[in-house]
This record gives sequence, C-alpha cells and structure tokens, in this order.
Amino acid sequence: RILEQEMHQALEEEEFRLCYQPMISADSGYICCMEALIRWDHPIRGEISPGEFISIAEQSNLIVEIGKWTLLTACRAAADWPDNVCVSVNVAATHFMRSDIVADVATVLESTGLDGRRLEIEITEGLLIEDSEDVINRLAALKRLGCAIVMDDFGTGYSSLSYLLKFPFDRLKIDQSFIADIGRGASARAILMAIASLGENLGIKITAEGVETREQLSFLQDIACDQLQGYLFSQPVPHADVAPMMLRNF
Ligand code: G
Ligand code: G
Ligand code: MN
Ligand code: NA
Repeated sequence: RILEQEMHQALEEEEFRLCYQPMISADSGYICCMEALIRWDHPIRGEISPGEFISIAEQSNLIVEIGKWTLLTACRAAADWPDNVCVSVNVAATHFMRSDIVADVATVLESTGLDGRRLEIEITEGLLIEDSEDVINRLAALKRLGCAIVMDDFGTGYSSLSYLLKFPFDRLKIDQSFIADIGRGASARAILMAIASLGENLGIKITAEGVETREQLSFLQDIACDQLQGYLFSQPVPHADVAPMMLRNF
C-alpha cells in the first residue's frame, strides 16, 4: 500500500516525472497539444502509475502539492516548444476545490513566462457536481488567463448534457471506451456522430482519445472530429523525446 509519507518524500527527492502524449490536429496531421501525464519512479517498487497513487494523494493536501508541481513542470517544458503547440494538464477535482487554482495557474504562468493560451486544463465530471456557481467563477477566471477548459473522459459518469450549457468548455475529450467500440457495432458510432455534431453546433472542439486502429481513425475523420490522440500516433513519451517529435506529420 502506498503511503502519504512516501509521496511527500517523492516530491522532495524528485521521483515524479512527466510523460507527454501528443494530440494531433485532424486537419493538418501536426501536433497541436501535448498532454502531460505523471509517472512515479519509486526507488524500490519501480514505476507506479497515476491510477495507483492519485486517488491516495486526493485523500490529503498532497494532491495540491503534486498538482502544482505538475503545472509548473508542464508549463516550463511547453515554454521551450514551438508556440503553436499547447500543453494540457489533468487537474484533479480535489485540487481544484481545495486550492486557489486560479492563483496556482497564474503563478506558474508568470514564473515560466508561458502564454496562458498555451495551457489547457483537463477536468473530469466529478468536479461539476460540486457547488456550481463557485466552479463556474473559477473556470471563468482561468479562461481570462487564456487557458482552455477541457472536459476529460466525456460520456462516462453522469455526463449530463446540461453541463455543456452551464460550464464554459472549449473542448470535450470523448472517453476512449467509445473509440474502442467503433468497430463493435453501430451504437458507439451513432453516439460519436451525435457528439461530433453537438460539438459543431455548440462551437466546442472534440478530441477523440485512445485511437488505436486505422479503422477508428477513418471513422473519426468521416465525422470531422477535430483532434486525435492514441497509440496509433504515439504512446506517452519521456520529456527528452518530445522535441524530435514536434515537427512530425502524422
Ligand atoms: O497515463 P495513465 O494512463 O497511466 O493515466 C491514468 C490516469 O491518471 C488517467 O485518468 C489520467 O488522467 C490520470 N493522470 C495522469 N497524469 C495525471 C496528473 O498529472 N494529475 C492528475 N490529477 N491525474 C493524472
Ligand atoms: O483519463 P485520461 O484521458 O487523462 O487518461 C489518459 C490515459 O490513457 C493515459 O494514461 C494514457 O496512457 C492512456 N492512453 C492513451 N492513449 C491510449 C490508447 O490509444 N489506448 C489505451 N488503451 N490507452 C491510452
Ligand atoms: Mn486527460
Ligand atoms: Na480521458
């Protein structure tokens, strides 16, 4: 079992690192954004995935410390990339609510010099069931800093369509389970088509995540999905591998 104490130490000893996975513009085939994904190189247990430790970090203020570290590290990296490439960071609902997230982001933008328009904040639906007026105000303040607001794992959880009216999303990332089902019957394809046209009519960009096959890619191109992410293009890669990937056309 992972202990809180070990995570404090991991922050101090710099055992966390970020990997980056590209999102590809469906129109151009070029990278438009890199998603930062945290990894923990534990000195004894080896690599531990965020699926194993984020939920534990969320039980205390550690999630805020880890979240600030992730924002800083991702923005510092992005400041060295071509300025048409954004970085997206997953922000836990618990970090968002327990910290002054707007101040956290503003501080990081200032210290790294990154233009706020190059930072995208990925949140999950869990956040949206919190007191909504407060959440809406914070999201609006993040947008004033230039940041795009992305709803991650769209279509899972409660996914009330009313969220789309209530919260100012710039982008929806369709959960990878829908992409995996593209070849498995007409229902997933019908849902994806509906989400794509919803996005088009609401002026919200759509990203498909978990794209693994040519067949999935071809369907997503047919429905004019805006951005694509998945193993078909690239796995998450270490920081050192990002620069050589930047100019690639996928
Ligand atoms: O990269 P991987 O598939 O192992 O990620 C597993 C889960 O952990 C995903 O849901 C992803 O959103 C989440 N995750 C990855 N990196 C971060 C991070 O830096 N902060 C938070 N809060 N979640 C992350
Ligand atoms: O919840 P979130 O979307 O942030 O999670 C991203 C996770 O999905 C990352 O841990 C990443 O490793 C994983 N992932 C990214 N692309 C693919 C893919 O094509 N297939 C599968 N199975 N997982 C993927
Ligand atoms: Mn994500
Ligand atoms: Na996701």
